[in-house]
Amino acid sequence: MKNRFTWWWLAAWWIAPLAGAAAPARQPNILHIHADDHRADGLQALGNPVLKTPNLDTLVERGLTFTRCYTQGSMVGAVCLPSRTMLLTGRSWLRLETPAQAKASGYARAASYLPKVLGAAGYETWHMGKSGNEFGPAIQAFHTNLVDDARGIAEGPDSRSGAGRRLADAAIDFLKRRPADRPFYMYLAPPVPHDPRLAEPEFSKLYQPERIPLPAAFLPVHPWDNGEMTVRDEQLAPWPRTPENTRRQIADYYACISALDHHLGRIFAQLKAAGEFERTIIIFTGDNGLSLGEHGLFGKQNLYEFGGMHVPLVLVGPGIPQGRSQALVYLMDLYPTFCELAGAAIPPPVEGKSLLPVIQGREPKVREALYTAYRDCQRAVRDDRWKLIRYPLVDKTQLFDLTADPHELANLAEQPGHAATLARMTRLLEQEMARYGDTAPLKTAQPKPAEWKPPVPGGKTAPKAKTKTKAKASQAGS
Ligand SMILES: [Ca+2]
Repeated sequence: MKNRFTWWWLAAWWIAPLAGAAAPARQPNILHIHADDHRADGLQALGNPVLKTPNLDTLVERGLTFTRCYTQGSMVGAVCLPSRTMLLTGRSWLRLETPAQAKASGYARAASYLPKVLGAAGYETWHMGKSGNEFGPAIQAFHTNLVDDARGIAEGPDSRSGAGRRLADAAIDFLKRRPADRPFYMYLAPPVPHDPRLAEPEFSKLYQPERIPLPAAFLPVHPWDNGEMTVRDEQLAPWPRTPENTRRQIADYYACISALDHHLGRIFAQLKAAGEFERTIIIFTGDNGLSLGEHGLFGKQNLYEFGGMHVPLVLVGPGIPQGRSQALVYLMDLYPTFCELAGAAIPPPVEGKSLLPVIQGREPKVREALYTAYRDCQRAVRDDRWKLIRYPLVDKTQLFDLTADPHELANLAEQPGHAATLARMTRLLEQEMARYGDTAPLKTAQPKPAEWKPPVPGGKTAPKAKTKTKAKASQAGS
């Protein structure tokens, strides 16, 4: 475990505002940028030389990057939904309430929703993002809740092309008008770079598809049925996947990221103009990852490292050291981290772990292993070196040595000499599942055939038309 920190404490007032402690003399502002489907490698400064992200790169250069941050799991194709709910409630994916359950309980847990807790600690809470795929009761707990997405505002061929600009305009307006006597928690949730990927033309011009490198793990088709082969996101590319289509989609994705980066730069400039930049902790992250041709996949309904659950996480601001951490962390760890930054007590239902011990250099990690899950068809666990992915429905297992094979190209599960590691990682997976109350079986009495053939357009195996309700949820994006 390496944590290379260059310590620069800007103010003694900030040190160690532990849970339950009195609020610091001056609480920092918290600007929390939560992008939609933003991959963990979606910044130039995080090892992607093709991408142009000058503003986000400054965060990496000044702040602390967690290179192993994940959303924990999803019971639906819209991975976004449980991800954002875990973030705002601090609870594991298997212990979340639906809005209907929250209402039926008389909103018994409402006092523990993140905006409520930060509001009670003296923060002005402000949110802007897309409608849907959020946990409504927690979103409604913000002092200000603005909606902006492709369906909300008619503009051009698809209003997502201007989403970053509108978001920045509203955020800048808030920064100019906000109450000056208290800190703010701003939860910015742009609906990009989620598809449809329509950036403003000046950003699309930055990327020529023929110059985009293919992913290291590019495959025309996933080698077996992972349980979610024709979900909405997987239908965004033809089968078999082609290098040309893959490069085109990556170019469009990058253009949306550069557009977002540009508009975030405008917000950072306003923070500086208002004299608040040095008082503000900026967090950049996203709700879930995305495959873009790796392993024959295009969605976030998988557990590969360059896939569905791995997200970027960068923190910068007063009291945050510069460097990189390889600690295994969940997005829901941000909840208690924000509480401690704000000097607020962490409510009992919260299962995330504060990252402050890592940020302050007191501990190198907050957990030994990290588990991820998708519906009943995929389970995974990783430690500092090894990664196990289990597909119970088709009785398939993958074992990867992430140190030697970060792109998960060589499956060692059935290779000689790895039986002990396979057994150890299987036990580890069982332990982590038990920790979070995950009772899904890792073995099936009668597994389905693993072989999978791409659907023939218009043929018997073509994806079935969705029901109206499912289609609506699907189109809402995730
Ligand atoms: Ca998403």
